Amino acid sequence: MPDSPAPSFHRKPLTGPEDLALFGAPPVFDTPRHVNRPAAPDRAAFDAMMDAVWERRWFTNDGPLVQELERRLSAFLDVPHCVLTSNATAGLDLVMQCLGIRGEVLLPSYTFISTAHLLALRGLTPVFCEVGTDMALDPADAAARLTERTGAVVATHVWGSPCDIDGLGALCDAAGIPLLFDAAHAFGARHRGHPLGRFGRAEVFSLHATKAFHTCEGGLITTCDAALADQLRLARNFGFSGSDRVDCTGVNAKMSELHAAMGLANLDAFPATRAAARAVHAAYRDGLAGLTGLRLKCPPAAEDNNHHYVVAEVDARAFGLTRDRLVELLTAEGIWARRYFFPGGHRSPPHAAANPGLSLPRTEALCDRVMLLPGGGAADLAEVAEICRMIRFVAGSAAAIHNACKAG
Ligand code: T4K
Repeated sequence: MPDSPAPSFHRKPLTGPEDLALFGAPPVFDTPRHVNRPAAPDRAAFDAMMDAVWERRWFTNDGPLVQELERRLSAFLDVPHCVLTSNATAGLDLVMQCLGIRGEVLLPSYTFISTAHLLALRGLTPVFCEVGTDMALDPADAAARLTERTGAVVATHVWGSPCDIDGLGALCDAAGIPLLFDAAHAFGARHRGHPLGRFGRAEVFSLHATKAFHTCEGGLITTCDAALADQLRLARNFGFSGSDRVDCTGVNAKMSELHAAMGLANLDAFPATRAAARAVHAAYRDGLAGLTGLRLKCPPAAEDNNHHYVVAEVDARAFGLTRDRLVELLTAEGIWARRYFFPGGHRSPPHAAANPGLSLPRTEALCDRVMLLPGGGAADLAEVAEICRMIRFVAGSAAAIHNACKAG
């Protein structure tokens, strides 16, 4: 089982605003409780792999642990080709290069900013699209923004659930353009009973420390296209096909043996980590049930989700406080809730300038309402219960808190 910290919090009385840390009371947690505390695998297994690395003196450049992790991930995700990279951003960039994508690329505005950045840096034009009710790229909105200049679609499997793979697939097939998936959040999630990894032309997972399965830093490109996989392997290593033969332009996007060892140790623990994350999500669902104005995102098909993210939407009018005020109150208590993906790609300064007047109301509503709570397999159930108690108290005292904030 993944480790979990001994519960350590102050179960303070909650009677009025004066009991809240924002108004000077001691916080519930002395040290921050983060969203997605990383899983930490069995240290002895990791150390044994490190001993072998030291013995071999082979630290990077397609080493045996990287090759073993690629083989094991292919089996785990049931996809023919796995290419590990230094991170997902570099991985998606390699895919763009190897597929020769040009022109405009459709993407959801409601996603991590890395995709818009890499498109812009590559001289491509990010075209920001709306979300559907699942918080993921809406195929109908994407269709409306598709032109003869569109070179690809990059859709995100946001918050550990598959996006509309079939709808987007139909759109891209009809247009004759590649469909790529940003699967950064979605390791271990499934579509129609099959693990994500084999859909579209390629999928790119982030293996950053905060992800459901991680290598501290890292990325994973999965594809059923053997020729693309070969090109990606060249391009992640400066284009070298031999010790002094360069076949194509490339960069350094390689994964080291140390990162691969972390991945191998974490992969063994992944089923337990996912089960623990599911229990954490269920505890939030029970603990926050029936609250007016705060809705927990629950995957429609629980089996298909990795349960890594605890995502809540706050309707300020019904809840009595804004999402930002709730985040502020929780942070003061040591509960570091986060408002991903604020303010949305199309409203982020570097990209807003290129999209003056672009209005994406559904995306903007999400950016103003969504917050993440500390979740994932490394969260502690007793602490989750305490976090829920705090949120319920805040909800029940919203008017008094609102007045106390105005007075202060
Ligand atoms: N696409 C999507 C949809 C993504 O979400 C991401 C990355 C990407 C693409 C790109 O993947 P990579 O190129 O990174 O592989 C973090 C991560 O840096 C980023 O990888 C991730 N998404 C993004 C959603 O979150 P920040 O700026 O929010 O990170 P930070 O440092 O605030 O960490 C998040 C939380 O985790 C905090 O509450 C602190 C806690 N934490 C963090 C680290 C690193 C820990 O408890 N331990 C740790 O070791 O971007």
